[in-house]
Amino acid sequence: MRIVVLTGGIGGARFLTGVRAYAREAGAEVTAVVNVGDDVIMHGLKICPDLDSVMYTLGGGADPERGWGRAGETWTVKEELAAYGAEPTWFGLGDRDVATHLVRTTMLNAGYPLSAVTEALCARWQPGIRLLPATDDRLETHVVVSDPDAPESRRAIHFQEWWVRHRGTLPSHRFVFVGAEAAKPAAGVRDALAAADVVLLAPSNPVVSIAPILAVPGLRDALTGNRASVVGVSPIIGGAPVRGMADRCLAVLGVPCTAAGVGGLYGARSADGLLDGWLVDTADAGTEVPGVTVRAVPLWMTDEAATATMVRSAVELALESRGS
Ligand code: FO1
Repeated sequence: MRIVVLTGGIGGARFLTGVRAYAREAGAEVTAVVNVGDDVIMHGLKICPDLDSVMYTLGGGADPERGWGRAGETWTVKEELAAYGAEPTWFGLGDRDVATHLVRTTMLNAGYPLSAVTEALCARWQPGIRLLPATDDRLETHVVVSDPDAPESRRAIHFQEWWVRHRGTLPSHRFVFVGAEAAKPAAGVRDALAAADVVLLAPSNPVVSIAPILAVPGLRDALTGNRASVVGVSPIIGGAPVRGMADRCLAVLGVPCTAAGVGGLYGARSADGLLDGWLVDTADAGTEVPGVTVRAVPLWMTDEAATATMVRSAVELALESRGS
């Protein structure tokens, strides 16, 4: 069996540990298509937070508390940059982490596409599944915000500035995926989707992790046009995000922060949406999404075994949903 997972963020990285455990048991092959909308250039270095969260988490090198960056991190580079007054001081690059960004930036400057760079970095981390950026092209999530003292004002800021510097608190109007129209799926993405038996949407932020992936022209069609069943896993349990700030992001879109709200946002495949199945937590049993088979199972990713069990449920739902 071939499984493709669309993923981003720290919740998405945790989910993949369960996918990998399930796949080892089931003899399945896994490809993760990872969000690049969070990517940013800071201090001349290309930072890919979601690719790195996945790579470090699966490679055993992630900081378990922060969820991003490296375990056992030190911050000398950050302090030295701050001593020069080099902005942005609100974004911290750890010393160990910097090595990843240096290798990536050097390879990109030498002309390698991000997908090839990711493969090279993964040679060290051995994540056990194939990691592909959604696109090799530039795609960045920006947020149109107002100055709190000038409600009529509008400016677009990079997602990282919105998220890390302002903690998503600025009056926010919309998300823009800069570069998306001209972006193409990265090398390998179309083929992975064409060969997939099951596609899973990780319990990632639907607005800033999954939507930028789907904004790559051709990728959404490759997803819905193939034979694979698509099952999403709700990132919302009992009306609150499992992790992160999905509530703030959903509010910008006017979508309720509920399992039904996010399921409805993705929509039924039969109604030009994505989903065949939608997995929600037992706290949300009874959730209905028109045209979609909804099933309730425990969704808290307390450890790898619990996460693998939930992945098994997602795969079973996928296989049943399209009668394969
Ligand atoms: N998150 C923070 O809250 N503060 C930071 O200074 C910060 C730095 C950072 C550096 C590299 C990296 O890969 C991730 C980093 N993150 C930081 C996490 C990141 O902003 C977000 O959690 C993700 O983009 C959301 O998926």
